[in-house]
Amino acid sequence: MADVGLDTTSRIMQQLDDVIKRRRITELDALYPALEEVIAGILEPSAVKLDIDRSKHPYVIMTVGINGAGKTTSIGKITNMLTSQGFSVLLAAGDTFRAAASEQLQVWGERNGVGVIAQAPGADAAAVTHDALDAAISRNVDVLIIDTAGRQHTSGDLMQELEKIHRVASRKLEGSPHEVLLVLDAGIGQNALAQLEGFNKSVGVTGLCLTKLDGTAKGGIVIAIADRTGLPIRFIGVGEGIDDLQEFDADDFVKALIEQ
Ligand SMILES: Nc1nc2c(ncn2[C@@H]2O[C@H](COP(=O)(O)OP(=O)(O)O)[C@@H](O)[C@H]2O)c(=O)[nH]1
Ligand SMILES: [Mg+2]
Repeated sequence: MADVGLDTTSRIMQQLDDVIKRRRITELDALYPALEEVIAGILEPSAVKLDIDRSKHPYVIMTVGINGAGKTTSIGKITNMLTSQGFSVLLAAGDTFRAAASEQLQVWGERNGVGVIAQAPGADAAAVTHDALDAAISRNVDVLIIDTAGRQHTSGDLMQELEKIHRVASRKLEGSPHEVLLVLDAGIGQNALAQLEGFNKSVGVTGLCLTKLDGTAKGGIVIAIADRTGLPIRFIGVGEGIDDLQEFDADDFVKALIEQ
């Protein structure tokens, strides 16, 4: 019911079966904790928090993902989390495709009291990235977060644009972007895995932000993603507000899922 998918469900059932036999579980009451334990075991390797390396200055986070996944909103929430931890943050409006996209990021910038580097709509996103890195270096900020466009991940031009942004960043600041954060709408279920593959191939995803885990009973995709990719799940989005972001915790997540 949680849309875990066939492969991962089979793995969970098999491991649960082993536990049942090993511990000679006969009571239903003992089964649920065993199930939680099995699922937590799958999630644990992916419960790796984003650790901002202060020796990398600025620490550059590039967000990617399809339109509507929640990139811009998540950037707003992550900025809030980072500034409250004492990091200075600068944002780059790399979604130059629509004017509204840049305006939306500006609103999040104002809400957080941080700067936003933007150019006119239709500008080259890589040029915005270049400007933003210059600004981040000269203003000596701790973290630069780059927003990007998200038209269909199947269209080659988006991937080319993202690759270019990635290239420009690494040329400007060696080793950057330090984090390529793929933002995925958890509500889309198994399709998330296909999206991940596309972005990973182009820009090498290093971490995940899984959004909209509030409105959905399908959080099982999180288990499938952990099982299939082992990628770090940095954050989960649980609403549209600035505080509706959590660092991913395997045990908490399993409890919330099972108790639904
Ligand atoms: N319920 C809920 N809505 C979210 C969450 N994250 C983003 N959204 C909403 O999803 C929509 C698209 O978000 P946006 O950040 O513009 O996506 P982008 O196109 O990837 O930049 C907006 O209406 C957001 O408020 C979340 O965690 N929960
Ligand atoms: Mg956006």
